[in-house]
Amino acid sequence: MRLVLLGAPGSGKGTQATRLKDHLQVPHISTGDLLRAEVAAGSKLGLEAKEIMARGDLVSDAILLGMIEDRLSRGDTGNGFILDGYPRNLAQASALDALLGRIGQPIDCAVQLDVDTELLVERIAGRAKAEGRADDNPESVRKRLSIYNEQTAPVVDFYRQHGMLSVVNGVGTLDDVFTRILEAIAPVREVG
Ligand code: B4P
Repeated sequence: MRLVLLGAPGSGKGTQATRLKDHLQVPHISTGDLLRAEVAAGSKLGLEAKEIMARGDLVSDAILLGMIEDRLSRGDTGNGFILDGYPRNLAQASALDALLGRIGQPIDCAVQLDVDTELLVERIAGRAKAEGRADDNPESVRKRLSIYNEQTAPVVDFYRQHGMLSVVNGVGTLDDVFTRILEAIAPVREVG
């Protein structure tokens, strides 16, 4: 199963992807986690990405495509993967489409987690207190939400137009949301 998880910051992508990877037995590829690992390692890429992420802006498409290409070449994605946080704009969606076409591993299904903005802000404020992530401050959160609406919402339409999109209500307990995602992807799993 090759799955793309879409949703605004705080919609629960990372949270649900962690559960899905165990259930589906495929790797969870989070571009946010990959970037944070580069920042923590103090690599050249990490140094470049650090300020951009803290501001809530998107890191360059070229860097992200390189990261994804590299991650998909590790040899553990034969049974599929869960992409979390990528693609985040139309240029990334087209680049991903071309890359996966080239390696013969097209996306099976895209799931959008749907959550009201007010609740997103509340959840991220909760995480800010618990984890102190550099980009969970109010100013960056506003920026991330507006980038989502301007640049990532068209990606949702991209997958809708390709007949691959399922919209899932992301409000409720972690178990509720997880069950809804499994229901949404069940028809695709049966075909695969
Ligand atoms: P990400 O790491 O993707 O951060 P995110 O959008 O905030 O989502 P995340 O997965 O962490 O949070 P979740 O919704 O699970 O990106 C961070 C930054 O990296 C970006 O701003 C950008 O700078 C850069 N970046 C990443 N990918 C990029 C790309 N493709 N191109 C360019 N730049 C890129 O959870 C949020 C909170 O909600 C958690 O505290 C969780 O516990 C809580 N929660 C989840 N589900 C809940 C539920 N059902 N009920 C209550 N709380 C819930």
